[in-house]
Amino acid sequence: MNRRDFLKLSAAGVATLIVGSRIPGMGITDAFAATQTIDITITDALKDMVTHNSINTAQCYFWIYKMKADGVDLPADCPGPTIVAVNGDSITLNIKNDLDEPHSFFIPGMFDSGAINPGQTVTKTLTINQTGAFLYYDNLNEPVNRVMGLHGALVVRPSAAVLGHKFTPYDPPSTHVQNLFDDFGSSSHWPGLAWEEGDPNTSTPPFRTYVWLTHQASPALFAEVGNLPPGQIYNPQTFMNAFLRDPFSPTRNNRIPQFFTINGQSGFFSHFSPAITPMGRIGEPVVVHILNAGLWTHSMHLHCNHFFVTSVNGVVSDNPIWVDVYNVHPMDRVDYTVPFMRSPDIPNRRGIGRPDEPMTTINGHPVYPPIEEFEVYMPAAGKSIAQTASGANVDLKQRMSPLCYPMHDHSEPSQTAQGGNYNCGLISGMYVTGDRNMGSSFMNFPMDEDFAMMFRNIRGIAINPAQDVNVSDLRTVIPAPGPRP
Ligand SMILES: [Cu+2]
Repeated sequence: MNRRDFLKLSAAGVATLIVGSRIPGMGITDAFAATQTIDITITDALKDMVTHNSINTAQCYFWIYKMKADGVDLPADCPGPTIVAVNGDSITLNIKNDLDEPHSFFIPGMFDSGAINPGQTVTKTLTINQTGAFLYYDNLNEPVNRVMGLHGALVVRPSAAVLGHKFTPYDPPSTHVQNLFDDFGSSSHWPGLAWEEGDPNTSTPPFRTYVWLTHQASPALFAEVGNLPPGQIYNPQTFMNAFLRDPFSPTRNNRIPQFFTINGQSGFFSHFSPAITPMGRIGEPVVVHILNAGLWTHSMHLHCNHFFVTSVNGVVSDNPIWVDVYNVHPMDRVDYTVPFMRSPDIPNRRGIGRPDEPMTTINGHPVYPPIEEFEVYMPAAGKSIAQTASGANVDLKQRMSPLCYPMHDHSEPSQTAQGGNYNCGLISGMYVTGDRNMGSSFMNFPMDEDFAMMFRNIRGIAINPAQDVNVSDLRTVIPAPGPRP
């Protein structure tokens, strides 16, 4: 690398930056606020990509947007912080280019810094004029600068709901999307909370919103770009050919992506990130904004719930289809509204989404919640033990239920990177922590410690401090396997 003092990152997780102060939190305790300025530095970083296995450890070189909110440093990562704002907000951006070729900060239809030369700073006001979710990115030398890491998410909420109606993520919503959000929390088939409603008894924030910003990282190709002499521009066609069409290599001696990421994380670490995997009780709908900053098509498939596709590329759906998988092409912006209904495979005499006429088990209680499965483990207790770096034993048993339902990519090459490696693949999930009909305790299904850890992270709650496990400890839990056959 020709740059000597780049940042060293260790996948801390994407920070949330809230413009102004009118928004309740997104359920994340470590959000930052900016009321006057956002200082953005375009710079580079070397990031430790996280996986379980030592054989997969890799550092990847990125170009990143590093930000300060009213002078306070935000944790740096690729992608940049998720900026959350209300429609009509405006804020001053000071954008400095610390790299040695021109770069930009661009939001289609909303903001264009123009080319910022090396060492130059551009100051401009960002005025937010549309609702929904957007990519901010560097649109120069497309797609090289964006794919090298210069991208992030902007989420804009309406400043008010339509008169006489509940909030949706959009202004204006379509008739049917408005109907759906009006029905949440008030119709017999969507009992529970409206999207805009929180519930302190279940530790549930209002406006439950998640961002799945997808990307793909190629340490070999990104290093090549970083190693160019100052002033030289990497040819975009060469970049795309290497990224998309280098031949497969069992020794990974090629330039296709080795990591398929959501918000900069993959595998275990995207699955167990409280900012990525929605956790809630039945009847607490969430909105997931999916943005694809990379060059691969993803096809995000969710278990447990079908979801409503409520917006595609800025167009609010006239007829929000109800599906379990949907394509997300490069640069696509797709919103999944996940109702957090009971899993459709739960037997009910009146069918999916109908008022309950539950069936009973042979023990005579309703099939839901699945009480018997709460105490069944796979593998059985004591059958799979791993050790932490300090030598403590960790039992890897996992409850049959409640389980974290997976979200994985039906575009097969990218759920497992480089031919079979799930830990570098694109996965998330949804986790049901209880049932709204089961009393007021904030969580009434039993919970394994890894999920308890997520709850602690997202809501600042210690479930069982003795059992709380730190993500960085878990990194060393699973020993590297032997050589592959
Ligand atoms: Cu599946």
